[in-house]
Amino acid sequence: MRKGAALFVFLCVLPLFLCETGVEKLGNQSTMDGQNKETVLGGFYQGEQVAEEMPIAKDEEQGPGPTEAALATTPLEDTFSYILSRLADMDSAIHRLNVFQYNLDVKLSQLSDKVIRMDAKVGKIQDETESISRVNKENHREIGRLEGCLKGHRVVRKCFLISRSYETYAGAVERCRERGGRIAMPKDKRELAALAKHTREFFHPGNWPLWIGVSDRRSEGLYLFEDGIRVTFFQWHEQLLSSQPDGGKRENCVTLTSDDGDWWDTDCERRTYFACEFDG
Ligand SMILES: [Ca+2]
Repeated sequence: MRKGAALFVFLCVLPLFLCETGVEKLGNQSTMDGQNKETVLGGFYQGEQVAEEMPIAKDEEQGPGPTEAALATTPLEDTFSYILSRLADMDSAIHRLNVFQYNLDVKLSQLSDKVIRMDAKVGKIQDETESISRVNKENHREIGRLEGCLKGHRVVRKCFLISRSYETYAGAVERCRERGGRIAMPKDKRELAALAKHTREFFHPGNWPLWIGVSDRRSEGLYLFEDGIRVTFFQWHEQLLSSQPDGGKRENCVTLTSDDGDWWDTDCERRTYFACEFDG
C-alpha cells in the first residue's frame, strides 16, 4: 500500500475510533455505580456479554431515533401504567368474585327449596307415622278386647282377664287401657263373685294377690272405683286379731287374693298381678 493510501485510511478510521472510545467511556461512567463495575478494564467493556447486558449503552452509542424517542416513557408514566394494570386485575378479580357469589346464591336458593320440600315430606311422613301408630293402637285395643273375652271370663256384658305380668297399681291401670280395656271393677256382688271364682281357678293351687280397680287414694277411707264411682259394697279380709283395711294412708289400693277373693288394702307401689275387664 502506498503511503498516501495508508494515510487516507488512518485519517478515516481515527475519528471513528476516538468517537467509539469516547462513547464507551461515557457509558462506563454511567454504569460505574452498577453491578458491572468488574467488567470494566481501563475504561473499556470486555466481550460481547457486556455488550448484551448493557443495551442502553449500545443504544446511546447509536443514538435514539425519532420514533424511539416518542415511545420513551418516564418513571411516573411507568408507575401510572403499573397502577392501572393492577386496578384492571383487581376489577377482573372482583368480577369473578361477583360471579362466584351469584352462583353461590343460586345454589343456596336451590338448597333452601330442597330443604323446604324435605320438611314437607318429613311432615307428611310424620303424619302418616302418627296415623299408623293410631291405627296400631286401635288394632291393639281391638285385639285386647277380643282376647279379653276369648281367653278371659265372661260375666253378662263384660269379660275379666287376668294378667301374669307384675305391675304397680298405676302400671296395671295403664296396661289395661293399652289393651282396650280397664282395670277390673266388679260393680256388684255378682260380678265380684264371678271375678273371685275366675281368679281362684286361674291360680289354683297357688294363692296370689292381684290388683282390682278400687282405691282410697283421693281421700283416706273413701273407696272409689277407678272410674270415680263410689264403692257401695266390700269384701275385706277379716281376722280375729286384725282385719282389713289396716294400712291407713300407707296402703291406698286394693288387692284381691285368689284363694278366697278377700280384699286387702295394699301399698299402691307394690308390683303384683292384675285383672282387666273388657266390654263383652
Ligand atoms: Ca288407705
